[in-house]
Amino acid sequence: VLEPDLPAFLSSVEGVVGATHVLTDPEVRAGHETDWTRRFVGRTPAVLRPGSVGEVQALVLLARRHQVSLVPQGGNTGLVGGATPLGGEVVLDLRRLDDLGPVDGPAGQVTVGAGVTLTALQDHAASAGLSFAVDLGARDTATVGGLVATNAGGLHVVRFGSMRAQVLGVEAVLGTGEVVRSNLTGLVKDNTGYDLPGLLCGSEGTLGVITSARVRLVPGVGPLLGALVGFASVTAAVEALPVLRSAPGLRALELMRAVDLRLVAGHLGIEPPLTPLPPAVVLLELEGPNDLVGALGAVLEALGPAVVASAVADGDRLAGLWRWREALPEVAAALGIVHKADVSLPVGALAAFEAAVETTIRAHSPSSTTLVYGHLGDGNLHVNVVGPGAADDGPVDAVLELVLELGGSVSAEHGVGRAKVAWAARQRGEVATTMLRAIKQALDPDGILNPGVVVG
Ligand code: FAD
Ligand code: 2HG
Ligand code: ZN
Repeated sequence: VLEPDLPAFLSSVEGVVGATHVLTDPEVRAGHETDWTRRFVGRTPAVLRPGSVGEVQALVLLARRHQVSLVPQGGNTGLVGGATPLGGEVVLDLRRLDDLGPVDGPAGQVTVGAGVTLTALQDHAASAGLSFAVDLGARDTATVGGLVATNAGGLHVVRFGSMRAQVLGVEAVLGTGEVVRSNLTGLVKDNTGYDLPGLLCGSEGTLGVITSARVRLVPGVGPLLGALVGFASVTAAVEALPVLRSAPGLRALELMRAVDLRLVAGHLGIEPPLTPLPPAVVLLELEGPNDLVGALGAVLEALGPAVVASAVADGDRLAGLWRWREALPEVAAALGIVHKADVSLPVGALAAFEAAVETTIRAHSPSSTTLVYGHLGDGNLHVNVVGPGAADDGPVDAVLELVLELGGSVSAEHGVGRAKVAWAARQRGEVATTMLRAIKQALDPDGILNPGVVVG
């Protein structure tokens, strides 16, 4: 058995990436050692910034030779501690892999580097009259590598699916040091065996370092119309789902609660978006070419008295409606260290979950503040708990227990990271966990890629 030899590894890496891309300054490292929530704080001896797949491969081979563990990192916006070097690993910052390939118009696809930000990818697609289907609040910072590695969801899953539905091909350096290139030509139909791009989606840096991805693009965004639709309760909003879902051109179906919107109003120093503010507010967004005003009117009419208030908007005013939804994670973060449960539930259990979740949390942490919001159309709620100390997992554990009782998932879209390893194992069961471990062992036999993440 080889012993880890960090000094030997570090003395070789300059020869691969050049001295300017080996960052050891404590202040620079600090930004890579803590996650967005500030709940996960690790330490790293160095941050390495490779600029090509060849450099990534050379670093992984060196890491393997010297038995040094690596944590791949993109924008560091992940919310489950998956990109934090909690065990003193070396950080691989992949943001220099920022090539934007030419948009393949006839195929409606593009190949981009792992370090490209979501905004850059969206802008690139838009310059060719197309768009990229995934969108989320961290768009300016989150990278394609991170989005693939976490199988990110976001705001348009109800229309286009998650990241896995967009990824046709990937290039990655496996834990063995080998480079795998799978379907980078973007074949839509390719049944030659196991789906390797799909496997790397959601692998959270534990199987390979993603260096580029071939992704599907969708038609350019047409005219948009949005609305805040108020309901007397979350139960009423859930009961309205069949009608809300049938809205023509539906591309977002988000849930917010009055109690949390009041926190946003206080934080932003503005008046709540509806007066009086209904207990549950759904943000609905529709995309043309059809008569959106008529379509939205028909939806509101079909819902009848279930709708207790509504506000319709397009253009800048629609962006204003989105501000309410996108501010929620920021507001939670401004209140303190946030414990997050990103959960999905069978639609039939959503309202029962929401009704029980605060009591469940208060039983463990009576003075905590809880925010609940999320992607209603996907059955995905984000429970944010502020108050318990950074190491106090009690309240979130109780939430996840409730989720499993109700037949839900302990991670809907953020991944497992280091935060949810035991819970994910419990949810998937022994046979599936053994299968995941076998895959990990095959692709990263020395366990040098993101140890402790996903399968522990
Ligand atoms: P990082 O945080 O750097 O890494 C995340 C994981 O991916 C880690 O396990 C890391 O090791 C791995 N990784 C990163 N790059 C690579 C690579 N090149 N190869 C292999 N592994 C890699 N998520 C959603 O799903 N939906 C949302 O709506 C959403 N909204 C958000 C809003 C805010 C304000 C914030 C802060 C986060 C939000 N997120 C959301 C979470 C986060 O943005 C996503 O998980 C995103 O995909 C992470 O991308 P990143 O580049 O920041 O990855
Ligand atoms: C969102 O939907 C993100 O806003 C973040 O997934 C969720 O902060 C959260 O809990
Ligand atoms: Zn989300």
